[in-house]
Amino acid sequence: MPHNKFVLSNPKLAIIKLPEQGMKKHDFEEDFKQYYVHLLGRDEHCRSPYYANEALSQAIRDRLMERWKDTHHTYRANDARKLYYLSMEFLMGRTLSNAMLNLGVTDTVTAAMYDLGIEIEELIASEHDAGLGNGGLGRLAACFIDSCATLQLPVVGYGLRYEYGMFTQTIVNGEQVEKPDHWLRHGNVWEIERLEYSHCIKFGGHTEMYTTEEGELRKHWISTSNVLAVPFDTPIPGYKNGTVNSLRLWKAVATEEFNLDEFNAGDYAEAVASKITAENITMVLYPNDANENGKELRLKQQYFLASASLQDVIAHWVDTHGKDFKHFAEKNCFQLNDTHPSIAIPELMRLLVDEHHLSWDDAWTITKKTMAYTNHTLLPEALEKWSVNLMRRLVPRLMEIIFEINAHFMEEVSLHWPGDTDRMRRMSIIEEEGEQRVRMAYLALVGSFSVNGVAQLHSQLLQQGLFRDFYELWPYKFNNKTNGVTPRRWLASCNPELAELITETIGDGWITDLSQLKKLEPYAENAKFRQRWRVIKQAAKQRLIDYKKRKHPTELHFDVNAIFDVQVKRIHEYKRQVLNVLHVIHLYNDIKKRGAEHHVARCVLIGGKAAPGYKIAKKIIKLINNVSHVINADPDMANKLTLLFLPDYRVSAMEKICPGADLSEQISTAGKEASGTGNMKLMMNGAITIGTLDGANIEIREEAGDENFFLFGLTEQEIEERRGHYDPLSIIGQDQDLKEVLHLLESGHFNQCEPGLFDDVIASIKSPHDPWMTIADFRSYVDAQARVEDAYRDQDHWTKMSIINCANSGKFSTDRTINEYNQDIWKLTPQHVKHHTCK
Ligand code: MIF
Repeated sequence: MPHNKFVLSNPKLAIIKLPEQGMKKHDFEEDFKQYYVHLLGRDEHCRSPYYANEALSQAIRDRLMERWKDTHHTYRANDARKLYYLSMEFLMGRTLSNAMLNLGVTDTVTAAMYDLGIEIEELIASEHDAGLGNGGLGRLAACFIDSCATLQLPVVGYGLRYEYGMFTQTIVNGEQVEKPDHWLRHGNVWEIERLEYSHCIKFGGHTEMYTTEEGELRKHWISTSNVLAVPFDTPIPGYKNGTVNSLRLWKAVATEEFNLDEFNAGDYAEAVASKITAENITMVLYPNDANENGKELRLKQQYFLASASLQDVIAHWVDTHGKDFKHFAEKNCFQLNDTHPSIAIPELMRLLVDEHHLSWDDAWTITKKTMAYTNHTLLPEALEKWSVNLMRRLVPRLMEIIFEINAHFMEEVSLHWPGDTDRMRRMSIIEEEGEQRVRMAYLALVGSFSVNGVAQLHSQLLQQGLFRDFYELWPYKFNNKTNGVTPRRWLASCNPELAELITETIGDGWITDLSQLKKLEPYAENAKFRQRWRVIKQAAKQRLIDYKKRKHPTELHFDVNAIFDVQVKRIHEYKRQVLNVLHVIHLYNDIKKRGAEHHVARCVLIGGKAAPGYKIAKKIIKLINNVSHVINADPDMANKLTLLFLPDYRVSAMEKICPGADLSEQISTAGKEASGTGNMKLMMNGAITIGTLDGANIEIREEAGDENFFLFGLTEQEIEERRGHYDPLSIIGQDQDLKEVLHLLESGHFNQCEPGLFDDVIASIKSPHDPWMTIADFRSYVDAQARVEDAYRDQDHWTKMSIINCANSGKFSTDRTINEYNQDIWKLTPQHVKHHTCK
């Protein structure tokens, strides 16, 4: 423990004995006042909801604290097997409303605040999102840890405490402009710094052999530059069950010794500069989704996360079980969230062999029994391959270990396929073509006992395509775990009106057992129920409009009777926002030509961030905004067709958006979206999907039924068959609508003062090498959209479809996903935490 100077000499047990915290309205009022007035020094003249938020958050956090400790003690007393979820991203969003919901105090606290003249909504909205993730992958991690706590599983989330989260997106002249997200500027009441659990992380230096006193040969990793990893813990409460798990995020801090040496040498500026270099490691989240940029700092981040987390687990092991690692694998398991933290595999080897003196074979047995790997994408640009030279320089001991792992592995391959050198070349962890590089995904495959994809199709494609050789070698390692979302945040909390109607109709069991939503299905035939459903949806649409207008004032008139057609997700060519825009232009053209009466009124909402370095994606944002500008200014389109770009899409925005969506756009090129999770949130809130047979869409359609899903597009197999002879120009030649849409685009109709602006976007979809085959799916997409309009014309029928979609969304709860992870991979025993005040 590096900070033992903080150890108290003789604390009494009485130090932790406090009166029980009340859960009544009055108790919250009193505590709130205490914090508001005494801690924060505010009074009735303070107009900023921020301080009220802070005072209430303190009061709520107090109530989590005892439960948190009780949870920890329960795990320790029962010597419970634990799972550590290693993730470079945790996209948590806001904490307060979730904490209140899971504590079961939302109504009481709302009333308490009301008595004090405070609107709880305003207070909740003043909380800054914790945006420590890019999109689906990071949000999945956040939903997972909510479900783990609700299922009473001993799980710790390990991640990085980025000083700057996902950038804030502003739109200037239709273009994305990024603003840094300094989310910690005003402090963070939800985190607790735990200096006493800091660890030292090594970088650089070199390795040396040495002989122990017993005459054994070992490796040293020496002359390193060290950085301290300091943990910050956030409580993760389960839903009304007394469990509070931890999310532990590491912050990089310059080590004291490291500074001292430099100070003593008298070089003050050098010392400060190196301090900054060290602390840079956790400065910023890389804003690329499904794309690795290969930056040195990113590798440092990955190693920093892996090393700090593993050292933490091992320190706890030694503390509770001593230095014998015989039972380590029975009690500990690591889930690697994508390839990013896979450097944990050689790091665990290093810690066990070099620091704890296990034999290579014993350490490898432990590693292979404790590591499990989730793959989240097939896109080659997202699979990191670190240069051997870079790794040699940054983490030389790790590079040696990787070579050794690979040597053993190559032996295994050659035993299995004698003489098959081509297969050895293909499967080697070290890519030899060009500059030598480490295939991190292969390292993860070799070092893990379980490998899973995130939806049925994706897992199947992993086995048949990307990881085929490995599947042939170890078929038993492979499994599927279809993603989910937490129904607490994504229905109970974000859509209280619908949640209330559901609870009134089928009871509240659905909140922790989402399959119970199925009981709603018969009510689709009940006219009175449909009417109530519809009223709630219309009100949510109105709230969505109000939200949009509050954030970005506009003169536009919105009609809640229009179909709210929503596509919100990262901007990426494979997600095909461009296909959506082509359809909007087609509608615009058709209304211009034939009048509006052939179409139902439609409001198309598109939101999402582009990676700052992804030029075409940024151009797509500009295209959406330009098309929006032309359409929304055209009197012929008034009340018929609106296109809006929603700036700064994030977790808290989705909480406003999904209750108000009618139509969910899931239109990626088949085989490219591993799963998708926005599709699930929208379905849960009664939106109907228009989608391709991609990712979890396939399972959504299976659950909702073919007749409650608008299917279009080529299948994954058809897409692959077309490659090599894809001919978009001939498709355009044969489709008058498409020809006209492209003509409008190419003639500069949407960029009259900016000639040539969209040439690159247009060229990309017209290219026979377009990997996303947007043009190929245009006709079937437009036809599916016509079926959407027909269905929407019959409002009663549409409402039935909406109810049936929600009723069949039970599969997409992360409670189901996590139960599967636990049954097949983790094998944890749920721990009941006794807490005096919990129900
Ligand atoms: C996938 O692209 C997405 O399809 C998936 C990804 O739902 C999600 C969670 O499994 O992971 N870098 C990525 S992979 N970002 C994502 O959203």
